[in-house]
Amino acid sequence: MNDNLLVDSLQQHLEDKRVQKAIEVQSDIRAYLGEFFRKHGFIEVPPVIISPITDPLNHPVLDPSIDYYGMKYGLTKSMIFHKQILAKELGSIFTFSPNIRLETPEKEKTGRHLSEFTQIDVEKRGASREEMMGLVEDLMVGLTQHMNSERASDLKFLRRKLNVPSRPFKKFRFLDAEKEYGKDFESILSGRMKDPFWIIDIPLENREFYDRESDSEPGILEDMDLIYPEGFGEGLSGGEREFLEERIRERIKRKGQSEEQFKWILAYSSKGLAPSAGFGIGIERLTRYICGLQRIEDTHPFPKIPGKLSL
Ligand code: ASN
Repeated sequence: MNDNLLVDSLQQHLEDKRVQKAIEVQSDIRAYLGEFFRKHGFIEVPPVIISPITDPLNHPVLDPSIDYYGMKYGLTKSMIFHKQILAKELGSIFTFSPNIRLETPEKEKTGRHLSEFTQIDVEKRGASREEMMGLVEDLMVGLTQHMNSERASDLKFLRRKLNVPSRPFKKFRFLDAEKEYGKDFESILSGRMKDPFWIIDIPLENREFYDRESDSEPGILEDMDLIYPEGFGEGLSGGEREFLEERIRERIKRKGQSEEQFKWILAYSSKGLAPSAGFGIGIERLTRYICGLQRIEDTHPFPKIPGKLSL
Protein backbone atom coordinates (compact mmCIF):
# COMPACT_ATOMS: atom_id res chain seq x y z
CA MET A 1 0.00 0.00 0.00
CA ASN A 2 1.08 3.51 -0.78
CA ASP A 3 2.31 5.37 2.36
CA ASN A 4 -0.04 8.31 1.79
CA LEU A 5 -3.08 6.04 1.57
CA LEU A 6 -2.30 4.57 4.98
CA VAL A 7 -1.87 8.03 6.49
CA ASP A 8 -5.02 9.38 4.80
CA SER A 9 -7.19 6.50 5.90
CA LEU A 10 -5.93 6.78 9.49
CA GLN A 11 -6.66 10.50 9.51
CA GLN A 12 -10.16 9.93 8.09
CA HIS A 13 -10.79 7.27 10.73
CA LEU A 14 -9.64 9.51 13.59
CA GLU A 15 -11.72 12.46 12.35
CA ASP A 16 -14.89 10.34 12.27
CA LYS A 17 -17.12 11.68 15.07
CA ARG A 18 -18.52 8.21 15.79
CA VAL A 19 -14.99 6.89 16.32
CA GLN A 20 -14.18 9.84 18.59
CA LYS A 21 -17.33 9.19 20.65
CA ALA A 22 -16.58 5.46 20.90
CA ILE A 23 -13.07 6.19 22.16
CA GLU A 24 -14.50 8.58 24.76
CA VAL A 25 -17.11 6.03 25.87
CA GLN A 26 -14.40 3.37 26.04
CA SER A 27 -12.35 5.54 28.39
CA ASP A 28 -15.36 5.62 30.72
CA ILE A 29 -15.91 1.84 30.35
CA ARG A 30 -12.29 1.23 31.38
CA ALA A 31 -12.68 3.51 34.41
CA TYR A 32 -15.93 1.78 35.42
CA LEU A 33 -14.40 -1.71 35.07
CA GLY A 34 -11.28 -0.81 37.07
CA GLU A 35 -13.35 0.69 39.87
CA PHE A 36 -15.83 -2.22 39.86
CA PHE A 37 -13.14 -4.88 40.31
CA ARG A 38 -11.17 -2.86 42.89
CA LYS A 39 -14.39 -2.38 44.87
CA HIS A 40 -14.89 -6.15 44.81
CA GLY A 41 -11.43 -6.77 46.30
CA PHE A 42 -9.47 -7.49 43.10
CA ILE A 43 -5.89 -6.21 42.78
CA GLU A 44 -4.84 -4.68 39.47
CA VAL A 45 -1.61 -6.22 38.16
CA PRO A 46 0.50 -5.11 35.18
CA PRO A 47 0.13 -6.97 31.87
CA VAL A 48 2.64 -9.43 30.44
CA ILE A 49 3.59 -8.70 26.81
CA ILE A 50 6.22 -11.38 26.01
CA SER A 51 6.61 -14.78 27.62
CA PRO A 52 7.51 -18.38 26.77
CA ILE A 53 3.99 -19.34 27.95
CA THR A 54 0.79 -18.01 26.49
CA ASP A 55 -2.68 -19.17 25.54
CA PRO A 56 -2.64 -21.85 22.78
CA LEU A 57 -6.17 -20.70 21.71
CA ASN A 58 -8.60 -23.06 20.03
CA HIS A 59 -8.28 -21.62 16.53
CA PRO A 60 -5.24 -21.03 14.30
CA VAL A 61 -3.50 -17.63 14.24
CA LEU A 62 -0.13 -16.62 12.81
CA ASP A 63 2.40 -17.16 15.55
CA PRO A 64 5.53 -14.98 15.62
CA SER A 65 8.20 -15.60 18.21
CA ILE A 66 11.17 -13.69 19.55
CA ASP A 67 14.49 -15.36 20.20
CA TYR A 68 16.01 -13.67 23.24
CA TYR A 69 19.17 -15.00 24.91
CA GLY A 70 18.37 -18.45 23.54
CA MET A 71 14.79 -18.53 24.89
CA LYS A 72 11.75 -18.51 22.64
CA TYR A 73 9.24 -15.87 23.70
CA GLY A 74 5.79 -15.44 22.19
CA LEU A 75 3.49 -12.41 22.24
CA THR A 76 0.64 -12.67 24.73
CA LYS A 77 -2.56 -14.16 23.27
CA SER A 78 -4.09 -14.19 26.71
CA MET A 79 -2.60 -14.14 30.19
CA ILE A 80 -4.46 -17.28 31.27
CA PHE A 81 -1.43 -19.02 32.82
CA HIS A 82 -0.06 -15.87 34.45
CA LYS A 83 -3.53 -15.33 35.90
CA GLN A 84 -3.58 -18.82 37.41
CA ILE A 85 -0.14 -18.26 38.95
CA LEU A 86 -1.15 -14.87 40.37
CA ALA A 87 -4.50 -16.10 41.67
CA LYS A 88 -2.60 -18.71 43.66
CA GLU A 89 -0.21 -16.15 45.15
CA LEU A 90 -2.46 -13.05 45.47
CA GLY A 91 -6.08 -14.29 45.50
CA SER A 92 -8.19 -11.98 43.32
CA ILE A 93 -6.54 -10.18 40.42
CA PHE A 94 -7.34 -8.34 37.21
CA THR A 95 -5.35 -6.71 34.45
CA PHE A 96 -5.96 -4.72 31.29
CA SER A 97 -4.07 -7.09 29.05
CA PRO A 98 -3.04 -6.24 25.47
CA ASN A 99 -3.40 -9.40 23.36
CA ILE A 100 -1.86 -10.06 19.97
CA ARG A 101 -3.72 -12.62 17.88
CA LEU A 102 -2.63 -12.35 14.27
CA GLU A 103 -5.93 -13.53 12.83
CA THR A 104 -6.27 -14.86 9.29
CA PRO A 105 -7.86 -12.48 6.72
CA GLU A 106 -11.34 -14.09 6.61
CA LYS A 107 -11.90 -12.96 10.23
CA GLU A 108 -12.31 -9.41 8.87
CA LYS A 109 -15.88 -10.29 7.80
CA THR A 110 -17.09 -10.89 11.36
CA GLY A 111 -16.82 -7.20 12.32
CA ARG A 112 -15.64 -8.28 15.79
CA HIS A 113 -12.02 -9.37 15.35
CA LEU A 114 -8.97 -7.15 15.78
CA SER A 115 -5.46 -8.62 15.65
CA GLU A 116 -4.46 -6.35 18.55
CA PHE A 117 -6.96 -5.79 21.33
CA THR A 118 -7.23 -5.45 25.09
CA GLN A 119 -9.09 -7.71 27.44
CA ILE A 120 -9.75 -7.13 31.10
CA ASP A 121 -8.57 -10.49 32.36
CA VAL A 122 -9.86 -11.52 35.80
CA GLU A 123 -9.11 -14.51 38.05
CA LYS A 124 -10.04 -15.47 41.60
CA ARG A 125 -8.59 -18.20 43.81
CA GLY A 126 -11.14 -20.74 45.07
CA ALA A 127 -14.01 -19.26 43.03
CA SER A 128 -16.67 -21.30 41.26
CA ARG A 129 -17.92 -20.62 37.76
CA GLU A 130 -21.29 -19.61 39.21
CA GLU A 131 -19.69 -17.01 41.49
CA MET A 132 -17.88 -15.46 38.54
CA MET A 133 -21.04 -15.46 36.41
CA GLY A 134 -22.88 -13.62 39.20
CA LEU A 135 -20.10 -11.03 39.32
CA VAL A 136 -20.32 -10.49 35.54
CA GLU A 137 -24.10 -10.09 35.70
CA ASP A 138 -23.71 -7.41 38.41
CA LEU A 139 -21.09 -5.73 36.26
CA MET A 140 -23.23 -5.70 33.11
CA VAL A 141 -26.29 -4.35 34.95
CA GLY A 142 -24.24 -1.64 36.70
CA LEU A 143 -22.33 -0.68 33.56
CA THR A 144 -25.42 -0.32 31.36
CA GLN A 145 -27.15 1.77 34.07
CA HIS A 146 -24.04 3.94 34.36
CA MET A 147 -23.85 4.40 30.59
CA ASN A 148 -27.53 5.31 30.31
CA SER A 149 -27.24 7.95 33.04
CA GLU A 150 -23.70 9.33 32.51
CA ARG A 151 -23.32 8.89 28.74
CA ALA A 152 -26.86 9.62 27.60
CA SER A 153 -25.83 12.31 25.12
CA ASP A 154 -23.08 10.14 23.57
CA LEU A 155 -25.49 7.21 23.19
CA LYS A 156 -28.03 9.56 21.65
CA PHE A 157 -25.44 10.81 19.17
CA LEU A 158 -24.68 7.18 18.27
CA ARG A 159 -28.46 6.46 18.05
CA ARG A 160 -28.00 3.69 20.61
CA LYS A 161 -30.79 2.49 22.90
CA LEU A 162 -29.20 0.34 25.57
CA ASN A 163 -31.39 -2.07 27.50
CA VAL A 164 -30.57 -2.67 31.19
CA PRO A 165 -30.68 -6.49 31.47
CA SER A 166 -32.41 -8.23 34.36
CA ARG A 167 -30.76 -10.93 36.44
CA PRO A 168 -30.24 -13.84 36.26
CA PHE A 169 -29.20 -13.92 32.60
CA LYS A 170 -30.58 -16.79 30.53
CA LYS A 171 -28.30 -19.85 30.26
CA PHE A 172 -28.08 -22.29 27.35
CA ARG A 173 -26.10 -25.51 27.59
CA PHE A 174 -23.83 -25.72 24.52
CA LEU A 175 -25.04 -29.15 23.32
CA ASP A 176 -28.73 -28.32 23.91
CA ALA A 177 -28.43 -25.07 21.95
CA GLU A 178 -26.58 -26.85 19.14
CA LYS A 179 -29.28 -29.54 18.97
CA GLU A 180 -32.07 -26.99 18.79
CA TYR A 181 -30.55 -24.35 16.50
CA GLY A 182 -27.78 -26.20 14.63
CA LYS A 183 -24.04 -25.44 14.31
CA ASP A 184 -24.64 -21.71 13.98
CA PHE A 185 -26.59 -21.50 17.26
CA GLU A 186 -24.44 -18.76 18.76
CA SER A 187 -25.14 -16.18 16.07
CA ILE A 188 -28.78 -17.26 15.69
CA LEU A 189 -29.39 -16.80 19.42
CA SER A 190 -27.36 -13.59 19.52
CA GLY A 191 -29.56 -12.21 16.73
CA ARG A 192 -32.79 -13.14 18.53
CA MET A 193 -32.05 -12.22 22.14
CA LYS A 194 -32.68 -8.78 23.61
CA ASP A 195 -30.33 -9.18 26.60
CA PRO A 196 -26.89 -10.73 27.14
CA PHE A 197 -27.00 -14.49 27.82
CA TRP A 198 -24.70 -17.38 28.70
CA ILE A 199 -23.52 -20.44 26.79
CA ILE A 200 -22.29 -22.93 29.40
CA ASP A 201 -20.92 -26.50 29.60
CA ILE A 202 -18.83 -26.28 26.45
CA PRO A 203 -17.47 -29.65 25.19
CA LEU A 204 -13.79 -30.31 25.62
CA GLU A 205 -12.95 -30.34 21.91
CA ASN A 206 -14.34 -26.82 21.48
CA ARG A 207 -12.06 -25.25 24.08
CA GLU A 208 -8.46 -24.93 25.19
CA PHE A 209 -7.02 -27.49 27.65
CA TYR A 210 -6.99 -25.26 30.71
CA ASP A 211 -10.72 -25.08 31.55
CA ARG A 212 -11.76 -27.67 34.14
CA GLU A 213 -13.51 -30.84 33.05
CA SER A 214 -16.71 -31.60 34.95
CA ASP A 215 -16.47 -34.35 37.58
CA SER A 216 -19.96 -35.62 36.84
CA GLU A 217 -19.98 -35.26 33.03
CA PRO A 218 -16.70 -36.28 31.41
CA GLY A 219 -15.95 -34.34 28.22
CA ILE A 220 -17.94 -31.28 29.38
CA LEU A 221 -16.15 -28.24 30.82
CA GLU A 222 -17.06 -26.02 33.76
CA ASP A 223 -16.87 -22.93 31.60
CA MET A 224 -18.94 -20.20 29.99
CA ASP A 225 -19.20 -17.61 27.23
CA LEU A 226 -21.19 -14.40 27.57
CA ILE A 227 -22.95 -13.57 24.31
CA TYR A 228 -24.20 -10.07 23.58
CA PRO A 229 -27.71 -9.76 22.11
CA GLU A 230 -28.84 -7.96 18.91
CA GLY A 231 -26.29 -9.90 16.86
CA PHE A 232 -23.20 -8.50 18.63
CA GLY A 233 -21.92 -12.02 19.42
CA GLU A 234 -19.39 -13.30 21.91
CA GLY A 235 -17.98 -10.86 24.47
CA LEU A 236 -16.43 -12.94 27.24
CA SER A 237 -15.08 -16.39 27.86
CA GLY A 238 -14.00 -18.00 31.08
CA GLY A 239 -14.42 -20.89 33.46
CA GLU A 240 -12.99 -22.90 36.30
CA ARG A 241 -9.43 -24.11 35.68
CA GLU A 242 -7.49 -27.32 35.81
CA PHE A 243 -4.79 -26.85 38.46
CA LEU A 244 -3.39 -30.34 39.16
CA GLU A 245 -0.23 -31.27 37.24
CA GLU A 246 -1.44 -34.70 36.16
CA ARG A 247 -4.81 -33.42 34.93
CA ILE A 248 -3.16 -30.57 32.98
CA ARG A 249 -0.73 -33.06 31.41
CA GLU A 250 -3.59 -35.34 30.40
CA ARG A 251 -5.61 -32.47 28.91
CA ILE A 252 -2.58 -31.28 26.88
CA LYS A 253 -2.28 -34.84 25.51
CA ARG A 254 -5.99 -35.11 24.69
CA LYS A 255 -5.77 -31.83 22.76
CA GLY A 256 -2.83 -33.26 20.79
CA GLN A 257 -0.54 -30.47 22.01
CA SER A 258 3.08 -30.82 23.01
CA GLU A 259 4.11 -31.05 26.64
CA GLU A 260 7.35 -29.33 25.65
CA GLN A 261 5.46 -26.15 24.69
CA PHE A 262 3.78 -26.01 28.10
CA LYS A 263 6.64 -27.31 30.22
CA TRP A 264 6.76 -24.11 32.27
CA ILE A 265 3.14 -24.30 33.33
CA LEU A 266 3.57 -28.03 34.06
CA ALA A 267 6.62 -27.23 36.17
CA TYR A 268 4.73 -24.52 38.03
CA SER A 269 1.76 -26.79 38.63
CA SER A 270 4.07 -29.49 40.01
CA LYS A 271 4.82 -27.06 42.86
CA GLY A 272 1.06 -26.61 43.31
CA LEU A 273 -1.37 -24.25 41.59
CA ALA A 274 -4.63 -23.35 43.36
CA PRO A 275 -8.19 -23.93 42.17
CA SER A 276 -9.47 -20.75 40.55
CA ALA A 277 -12.02 -19.40 38.10
CA GLY A 278 -11.98 -16.33 35.91
CA PHE A 279 -12.78 -14.76 32.59
CA GLY A 280 -11.70 -12.15 30.08
CA ILE A 281 -13.85 -9.39 28.60
CA GLY A 282 -12.74 -7.89 25.29
CA ILE A 283 -12.77 -4.12 25.80
CA GLU A 284 -13.33 -3.28 22.13
CA ARG A 285 -16.21 -5.79 21.79
CA LEU A 286 -17.81 -4.40 24.93
CA THR A 287 -17.43 -0.87 23.54
CA ARG A 288 -18.94 -1.98 20.23
CA TYR A 289 -21.95 -3.44 22.04
CA ILE A 290 -22.44 -0.44 24.35
CA CYS A 291 -22.13 2.00 21.42
CA GLY A 292 -24.13 -0.21 19.01
CA LEU A 293 -21.46 -0.05 16.30
CA GLN A 294 -21.43 -2.36 13.30
CA ARG A 295 -17.68 -2.71 13.05
CA ILE A 296 -15.15 -3.21 15.81
CA GLU A 297 -12.52 -1.03 14.14
CA ASP A 298 -14.62 2.01 15.06
CA THR A 299 -13.82 1.36 18.75
CA HIS A 300 -10.04 1.61 18.35
CA PRO A 301 -7.89 4.61 17.36
CA PHE A 302 -5.34 2.39 15.59
CA PRO A 303 -7.26 -0.73 14.58
CA LYS A 304 -5.37 -3.77 13.32
CA ILE A 305 -7.95 -5.28 11.01
CA PRO A 306 -7.26 -8.90 9.99
CA GLY A 307 -5.77 -9.05 6.50
CA LYS A 308 -5.22 -5.28 6.23
CA LEU A 309 -2.19 -3.07 6.66
CA SER A 310 -2.38 -0.31 9.24
CA LEU A 311 -0.22 2.04 11.30
N1 ASN B 1 -9.28 -14.72 29.11
C1 ASN B 1 -9.98 -15.94 28.84
C2 ASN B 1 -10.25 -16.70 30.11
O1 ASN B 1 -10.02 -16.18 31.18
C3 ASN B 1 -9.21 -16.82 27.92
C4 ASN B 1 -9.07 -16.25 26.52
O2 ASN B 1 -8.95 -15.08 26.30
N2 ASN B 1 -8.98 -17.12 25.54
O3 ASN B 1 -10.74 -17.83 30.06
